[in-house]
Amino acid sequence: MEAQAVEREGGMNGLEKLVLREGGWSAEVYLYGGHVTSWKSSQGEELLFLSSKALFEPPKAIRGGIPICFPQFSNLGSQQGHGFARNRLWALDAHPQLDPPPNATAAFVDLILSPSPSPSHDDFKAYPHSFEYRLRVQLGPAGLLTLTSRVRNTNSDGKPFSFTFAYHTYFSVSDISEVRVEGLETLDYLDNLQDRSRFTEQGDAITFEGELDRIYLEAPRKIAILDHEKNRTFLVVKDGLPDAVVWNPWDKKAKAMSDFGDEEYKHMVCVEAAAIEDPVTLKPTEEWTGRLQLSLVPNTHVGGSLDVPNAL
Ligand code: TA6
Repeated sequence: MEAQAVEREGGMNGLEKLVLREGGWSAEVYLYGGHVTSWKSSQGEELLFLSSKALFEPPKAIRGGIPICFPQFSNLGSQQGHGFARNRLWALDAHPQLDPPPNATAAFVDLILSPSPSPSHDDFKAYPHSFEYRLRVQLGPAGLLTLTSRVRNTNSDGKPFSFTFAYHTYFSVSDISEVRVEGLETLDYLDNLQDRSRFTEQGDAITFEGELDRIYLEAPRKIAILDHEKNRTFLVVKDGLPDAVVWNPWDKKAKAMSDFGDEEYKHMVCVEAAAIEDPVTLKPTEEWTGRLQLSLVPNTHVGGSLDVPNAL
């Protein structure tokens, strides 16, 4: 029997997931966290990093894939690190108020995160606002993976609210020391390893020789992640998300994370489309859209640099 474009299945630890299939590609998204945990090529190769020690146990966020950081991107401050959206159960959205994808060849699922109704709930205490957060995950032709977040202010008290946001994407790479991130050169960045002090990127690409944790500001729409050994490039295209976070924990921080293998830092890099420096502010009834598109581009290395057709 032909596999359906979207199937609901039992996932890890009894958590439910949706499996999207299109043109031999597949993607998986858990209702827990609205969390994409897998994006596989038509050759069955996993393109997202998922830690072998990921817990799949609420309230811990799943380590890997594409965690959603909302309503805050930060491990500082009162709210739960990186917000609560990734630690909550989302629901299928029966009324997405969004047209189906234009091309019929796309598998997609619409999810919704409703805030806690009761003021006594911890989330409400941390973020006392009424909102609708709708997420569409779509797998299109040639494996194009699109995440579209729409957040609407539904406060009845006339109050605006602000939030910061990131798609905290973990890419699977063959060897972090052979990875280049292109498109962020000459930008200013906030260095999370130096109290978010501001610097300017001097290199002609970002390469990795140790822990790196930076928020690049006003980043271009397209960012390329080159995996030299696999001779392939991930292309990140972002809309409504002005910033980009680049992170590798390296060895010391890897050992300090219980849900992350000591050596796993060698095989992952986070490049995160985000809105951090200037929080998004919505008046009642206003809606924000933040879109992430991931694709895999065969690349031709010309003398070590990258010539990615139509990428950057
Ligand atoms: O995106 C980089 C970062 O903010 C790092 O500072 C590190 O904390 C990482 O996120 C993981 O955070 P998490 O809360 O998922 O352990």
